[in-house]
Amino acid sequence: MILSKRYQEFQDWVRQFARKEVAPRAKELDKKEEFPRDLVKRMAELKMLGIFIPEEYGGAGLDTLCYAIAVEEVGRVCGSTGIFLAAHSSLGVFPIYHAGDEKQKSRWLIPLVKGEKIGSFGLTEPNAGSDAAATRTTARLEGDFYVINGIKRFITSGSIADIIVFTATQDPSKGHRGISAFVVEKGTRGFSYGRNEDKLGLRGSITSELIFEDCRIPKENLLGKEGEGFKVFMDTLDGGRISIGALALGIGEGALDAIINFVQQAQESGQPLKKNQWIQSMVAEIATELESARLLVYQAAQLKDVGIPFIKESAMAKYYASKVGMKATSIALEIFGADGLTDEYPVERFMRDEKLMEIGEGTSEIQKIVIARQILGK
Ligand code: COS
Repeated sequence: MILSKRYQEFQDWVRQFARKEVAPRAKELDKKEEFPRDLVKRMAELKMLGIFIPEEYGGAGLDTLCYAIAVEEVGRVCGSTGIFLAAHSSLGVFPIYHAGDEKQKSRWLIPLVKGEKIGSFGLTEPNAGSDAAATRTTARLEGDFYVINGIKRFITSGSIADIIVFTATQDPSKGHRGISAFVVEKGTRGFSYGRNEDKLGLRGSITSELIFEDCRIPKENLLGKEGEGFKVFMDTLDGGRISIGALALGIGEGALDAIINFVQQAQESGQPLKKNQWIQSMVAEIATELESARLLVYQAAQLKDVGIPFIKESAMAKYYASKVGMKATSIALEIFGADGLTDEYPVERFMRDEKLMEIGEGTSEIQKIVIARQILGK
């Protein structure tokens, strides 16, 4: 896709940052399951933690397309750093920008955008994953406080987050209309972190349990209105899926970059591997499908930027980019052969990281439900 000069310049800039500063850390972050605090600080300095947030709140004042390009380029070299950027921005920052009042924005949004605080999003529970309306975490109003009880699972950046937006129900019999959105801050009594997951991929990103035991949060921590939390979270996920699509695309492109490098140099029967017709066919297929995924991701971003509904398009972007990204990483492993299974090359990491793109922020099956409902009605 041809980007206008403004976006091309942004893409060049963020690509330079990713290649120079993120790529050299990627293998080590994965190996040591190390969260990249130094890179978070650096991204904050570069105003990358609030790319689409207006300057008045400390953001870069750019748009969703720039944000998608940034996640794509970071993901192209390091999935773990990419998922931090996506989760912090789309899931930590966005719901406060979208549903918070001015007081809440100055209290939470500005420090998140400046990188002084880390944000996170608590929706999933042990028994409420794809069926997000099945939330069992409860909120009971007692005077000026909500008393929260429940457990959240698989929360990106959970145990390192300072500000967490989460859902709880005030009346399970009301289904999604009983759910409200709240904010809890690190250190609140009754709020603690459970275990960090030992994951297949994105191992430099933290995924944790959040535990609420008679946790009292002030009434002012309600985000939006009572009973409207499900909608806040669905709107958040609609945008989040653009960034996961971008990340899935970036990881797939990372695999294609590795293939191109490898087949230029590797030899087969005295010939460069790139002369092999099967290799050529695979490279052509992957490159075409990744380009199509890029069109879907950028289209969803542009629709969001101009205020046109994009629910279907963001679900399509995530569904398709993670599917072709997974194909690209699998073919990369086939082309590399036994070399690809070792940590000498990044392709096994890309494949492990990409698998999570088909699951997080709504599985591929959920994306198909979202797309079908937009086309056929519920
Ligand atoms: N965007 C905005 N609003 C949405 C929406 C979307 N994508 N999907 C549903 N809504 C709204 C509906 O418009 C409806 O609002 P009203 O009550 O005003 O009519 C409300 O939410 C309930 O919609 P619905 O009845 O369709 O919800 P369901 O319980 O059937 O669930 C799915 C819908 C399955 C799509 C939802 O539960 C979902 O997205 N699940 C996946 C959750 C997920 O991605 N988890 C990943 C972990 S979080 S990182």
